[in-house]
Amino acid sequence: MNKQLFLQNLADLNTENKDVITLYNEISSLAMKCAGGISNTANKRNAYYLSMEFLIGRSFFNNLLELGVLNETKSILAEKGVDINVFEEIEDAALGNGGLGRLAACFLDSAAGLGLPLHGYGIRYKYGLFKQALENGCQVELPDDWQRFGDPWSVRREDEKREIKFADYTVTAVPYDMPVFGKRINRLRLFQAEGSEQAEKISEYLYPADDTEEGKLLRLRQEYFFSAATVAELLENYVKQHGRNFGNFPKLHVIQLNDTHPVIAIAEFIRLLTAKYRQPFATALSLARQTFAYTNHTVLPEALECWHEDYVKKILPDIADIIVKINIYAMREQTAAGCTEEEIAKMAIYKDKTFFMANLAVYVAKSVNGVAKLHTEILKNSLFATAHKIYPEKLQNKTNGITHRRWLELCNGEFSQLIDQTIGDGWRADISRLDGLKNYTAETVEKFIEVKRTKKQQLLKYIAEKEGVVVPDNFLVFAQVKRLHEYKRQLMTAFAVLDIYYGLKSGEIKDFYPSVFIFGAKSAPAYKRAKAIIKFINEIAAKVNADAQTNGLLKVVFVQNYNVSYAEKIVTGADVSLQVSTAGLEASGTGNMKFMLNGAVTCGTMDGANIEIVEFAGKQNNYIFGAEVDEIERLKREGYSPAALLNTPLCSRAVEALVNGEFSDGGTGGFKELYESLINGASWHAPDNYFVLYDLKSYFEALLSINADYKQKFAFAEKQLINAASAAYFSSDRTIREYADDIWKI
Ligand code: 26Q
Repeated sequence: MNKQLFLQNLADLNTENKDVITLYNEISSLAMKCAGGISNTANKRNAYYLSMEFLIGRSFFNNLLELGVLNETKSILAEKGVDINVFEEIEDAALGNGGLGRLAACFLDSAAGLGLPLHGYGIRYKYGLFKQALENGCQVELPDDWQRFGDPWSVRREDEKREIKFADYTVTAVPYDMPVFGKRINRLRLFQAEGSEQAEKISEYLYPADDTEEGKLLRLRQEYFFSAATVAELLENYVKQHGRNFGNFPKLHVIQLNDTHPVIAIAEFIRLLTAKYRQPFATALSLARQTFAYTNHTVLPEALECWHEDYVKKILPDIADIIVKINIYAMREQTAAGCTEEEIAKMAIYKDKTFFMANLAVYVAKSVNGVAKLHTEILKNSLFATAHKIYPEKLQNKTNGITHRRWLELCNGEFSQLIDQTIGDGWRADISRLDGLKNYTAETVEKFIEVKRTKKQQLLKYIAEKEGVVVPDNFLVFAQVKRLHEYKRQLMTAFAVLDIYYGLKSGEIKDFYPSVFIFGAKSAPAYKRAKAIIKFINEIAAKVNADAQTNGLLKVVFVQNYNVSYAEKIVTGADVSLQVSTAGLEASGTGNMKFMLNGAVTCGTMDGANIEIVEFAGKQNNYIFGAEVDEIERLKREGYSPAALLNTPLCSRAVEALVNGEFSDGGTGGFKELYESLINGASWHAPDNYFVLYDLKSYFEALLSINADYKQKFAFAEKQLINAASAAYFSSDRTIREYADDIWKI
């Protein structure tokens, strides 16, 4: 970065009579001009991260921070009478929907910060994840037209566009490059589909509805579109420099597949090597097996991608042939290794006219990783158990992490300064030094209490403005923010809150410390149950907040349009992080780490990275409850029926509230359907298949014990501070070093 040039130009910039969007574009473009180009990495080993999602959030503040000019920019603008916070009006680029996409963004940040050559490849969606509004307590989806602010951080690379062919039509993939700033400047390359109206559809929406054939084909086209554009580019560049001796390709490239969505890249890689570059199939397959690595992010059966062959044959016939052929090689190899028919069937890449993308990834990838210790164990023992037996060297763990630059330095300047004062600022460059904070003094704790209060005030002020719910800033703040899904059990929190409310009203709960429960979540547009849960929480919120008898003690707020920028506020202002998934189902969680880093205690189950969080911060400093994986497994094996639980006051009061007329689902039948799913199950699942009622009592008790403990302000703040001081391990700098050392060898 030419800092001098940037600051001089900024000082000379005429800001008068310019609107926020114009200023945003001018300052961003200036930073781009002064930042310098993408770091050169030709002839060195590089890693490529293929992902359907990059949830980067707002770039402006983060990029100025990474470029080391955020504070000066703030002062220079202030002198001109411009408050830098006006740029908060510029919204996020939400090119992702949840954990997997945000992880990709954190990884890019860390790699650049560590000076490692890692490049992101994905899709430049015209519309990102929908904007959520609540109407009458129900989710309404609005298009996210993020480009209306301009896109000053991207450079269109017309000269590097290429054609991507489907059986029925051809589209042009035009790259847009976004620099990722750090010790070096890496590249995030997002492809836009152009050429015709049909073509443009491919990069129009993130996760288009796939309940029709047309929708399914569109999703397949999206996956192939960016995977094929990436692979073609890497091979073409290689051939330009090294000719057609591909032996060195795997030495110079490693391609990390972010879940199954880009796994089709493997088949395209083989297709190009065989059809275009005239390599034998076996050679091409062998090169693929040295080049690709795969990360699994979920064990939920419905999220494991498989494609009926008809779809693939229809638009990508050559790819279908190649996957069939890979399957033959796999079966041959597995037979030679002595596998039984049953074992081979479990690892099938092609069976019953269906392509199993996770099995394709596991067979070809040289490395397969889970994203937290428990999750990797589940991959080894259940999901990929057979493959693990045959290919024991493939499976490994890489516990997720978050970038402490966005998730502490940027979103919590107050706490960052306190840390500087306490242990010096070395932690900013080397996060492992955060450990030093464990030697805190009473004075540090007092100062931390002040910081927490400030951040809480900021959060509650923002919520009052945005959501119209006023919460006094002495309240204890619980937060559950994440995608809405049954397995994440927002419904269980809703039930627990209702039980607290009833307990307060009846006088059964005494000496309750005033508390607020903050929810934030988007539901997939077609996910009816998740939408019913949103409505249910909002019904509870309306009732509880309006009850003068209790609303000095209990409030509930469901924030609209939860996204990266909202998260930056919530994780800093919260006291308690709710991470209550059914044990075994949350692969890792990364929100849990953001809260921890900002000094919130975790109230959670022994699931995903929660387990490692309490390993580092101490069980005594967190609130763990509920059934563990073994118990859930046993219940599933032996058969679990919630019938008996329904007679307990906690469960019956909460569950009955779904159907006794106390709350209205607006005539959709959604509450009755939720009720049925708990009591009787459905054609596709057993009653209460996420064990909401099973864990409700211990959850309720955990919440009350937190409430009681919070009255000891100092002791509680100590727990919070210890959590923050123990969070270094959960920096994505650590995760990326592990990927770089163990998988990428960069
Ligand atoms: C699958 C089939 C068809 C259409 C869509 C999908 C699909 C889309 C998105 C399947 C999965 C996803 C996203 C998964 C995800 O975000 N997983 C989260 O990944 C985080 C990063 O590793 C973990 O921390 C979370 O625990 C995990 O839920």
